[in-house]
Amino acid sequence: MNYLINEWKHVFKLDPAKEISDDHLEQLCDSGTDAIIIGGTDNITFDAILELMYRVRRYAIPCILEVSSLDAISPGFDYYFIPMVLNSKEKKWIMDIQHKAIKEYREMMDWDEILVEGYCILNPESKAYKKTNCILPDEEDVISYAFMAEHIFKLPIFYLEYSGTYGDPKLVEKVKQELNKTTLFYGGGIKNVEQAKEMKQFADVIVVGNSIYTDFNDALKTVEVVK
Ligand code: 1GP
Repeated sequence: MNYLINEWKHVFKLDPAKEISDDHLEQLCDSGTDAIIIGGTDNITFDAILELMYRVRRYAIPCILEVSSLDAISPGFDYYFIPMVLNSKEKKWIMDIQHKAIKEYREMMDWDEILVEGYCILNPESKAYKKTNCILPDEEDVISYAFMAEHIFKLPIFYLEYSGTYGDPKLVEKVKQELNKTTLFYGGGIKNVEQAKEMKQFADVIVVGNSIYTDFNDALKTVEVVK
């Protein structure tokens, strides 16, 4: 098991609101991927998160909760990823939720387990974009967000999020050129090995989510081509 996120190349993101069989879960966890992230936008419940965490815990793989709702934080994960949506129009999604979490949970948390992700959401049709009331940045904006993530906020992760659609590899390449210390995550629309390879040329870590539920066998193959 490798807990050093700056050495990761591939992760699967599971949605606790969706069903996955034991057989598929075993294949994902034994695939050689670096970690399993549990996270989603809608209908996330404490019970569903806990149940999925217990199932993933049978395997020797880091398990991460991407915190999308304060009501659904549960103990027992290796890391907690906290999104900070840099291109949201509302301060709520950039700072206030994190502030509230600190007020409530400061004493309980081990801060070495908590990593803030500077999110830049680029698919206006995605639920995450709509929910967090984003504004669509142009290329210069995105590059400046990446610069801010690394140099102003000193965030461990900058996450280019195209959730549900395949993004622009040229933009991912340009963003990567801005980042030295901050790890670049790319997620969105990766359904096959060609797309995985293309995005992995530039992103440090590729995130494969939805295709687990729609094209399982192809989703599984995205691991070996990037490792
Ligand atoms: C979603 O970035 C992840 O948060 C992965 O995106 O579901 O489109 O693979 P997809």
